[in-house]
Amino acid sequence: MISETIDGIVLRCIEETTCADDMQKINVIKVKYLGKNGEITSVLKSIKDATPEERPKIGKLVNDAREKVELALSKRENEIKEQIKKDKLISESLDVTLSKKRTETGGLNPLSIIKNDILDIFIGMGFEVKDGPEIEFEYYNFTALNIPKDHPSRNSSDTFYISDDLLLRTQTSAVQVHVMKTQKPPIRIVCPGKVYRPDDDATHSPMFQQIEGLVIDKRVTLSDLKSILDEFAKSFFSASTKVRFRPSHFPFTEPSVEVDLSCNKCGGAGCNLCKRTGWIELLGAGVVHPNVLIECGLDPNEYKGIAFGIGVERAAMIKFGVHDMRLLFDNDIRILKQFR
Ligand code: 2U9
Repeated sequence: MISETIDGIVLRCIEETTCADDMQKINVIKVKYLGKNGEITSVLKSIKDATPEERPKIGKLVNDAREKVELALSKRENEIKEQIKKDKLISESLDVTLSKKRTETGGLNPLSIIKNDILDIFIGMGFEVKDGPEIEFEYYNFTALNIPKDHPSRNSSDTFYISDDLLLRTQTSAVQVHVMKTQKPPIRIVCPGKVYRPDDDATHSPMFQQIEGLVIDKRVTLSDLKSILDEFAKSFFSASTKVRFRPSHFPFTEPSVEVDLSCNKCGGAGCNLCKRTGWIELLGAGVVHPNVLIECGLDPNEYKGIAFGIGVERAAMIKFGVHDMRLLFDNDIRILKQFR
C-alpha cells in the first residue's frame, strides 16, 4: 500500500531529523526527502501510474507527508540555531571580575603642571591670559620697556639676535607692551611663555618660561601689588605663607622689588631649601615706570601700573625640590613620573 510506504518514509525522515545536530545534516535530509529526486517527491511522481480515482488520495498523502516532514525539519532547525547562539554566548562570555591590564599613560611635564597651577591662581583673581610672538622687535623687548640703549641685557652675550632689530624675546613683558598699545585700561593680564637668554648651567637654561603679570588702572598701588602677591603665595605654597619685599632695580618699574616667600619646607625657621634664611626669592615686581606708560600711549597722571614676573623653572625647582633645572628638560621618564 502506498500509504504504508509514505508513513515509513516520514518516520525515517523524522528519526534522522531528530538525530541531526548541525545545519549541514539538516540540509542533507532536506535534499534526501524533499529535493527534486527526493523520496517524497518520487512518490508524487508515481502518481502518473495511478488510476484517476487513486490520484487525489496519493496527492493528499504526499502533501500531508511533506507538511509533517517540513514541520519536523523547521523545529529541529530552530533548536540547532538556538544551540549555536547559546554556544557562542558561552564561548564569548567576559569575566567582569578579572582585574584589568595596567596600561602606561603619559602625563604633563612638571613645568607644565607648575605653569598651569600659577596661571589658575591668577585667573582666579580675574587675570586674563595673553600670549605673543617669541621672535620680537628689539623695540618691544627693550626700548618700550625703558631699557637704555647701553644696558648690558641688550648685549649679544645676553640676547640672541636674529638681525639688528629682531631677536628672540628675553622676557614676556614684550607681550604686555603690545596689549597696552592696543587695549584700553583697565588691564589685568598674565603672559606665560618661553623666553631665551644665552645662559646654560644647573640653574639657567638658554630657553626658560616666564609668567609676567600686569595691572593697569586709574588707582593701583604698591599695596595692591602686595595683596595680589600675598594671595598668590598662599595659594602656591600654603595658607600660612608670608611675603616680603626687598628693594631692587629694574628699568621698567619704579620702585622695584625682589619678592621673597617664607620657606614652605621649614615654615621660616631655616633649612637647606632656604639656605638657612627662612625666605625663598621667587619673583621680581614693581610699580610700572612712567616712561613705559608714556611710551605705550598712557598718561601717567591718569593711569598707574603694577607688574610682576615669575620664572616657571625656578618655581618648579622650589616646589618639587629639584636642584638641577636640566632634570626638568631631559625627559627622563624615571624623573618625570615622580611629579605626576
Ligand atoms: C610692563 C612693565 C613692567 C614685569 C616684571 C619682573 C619684575 C621680574 C623676572 C622674574 C624671574 C624675570 O624670569 S625672570 O628672570 N621678572 O623680575 N618682571 S617686574 O614688569 C613689567 C612688565 C610689563 C609693561
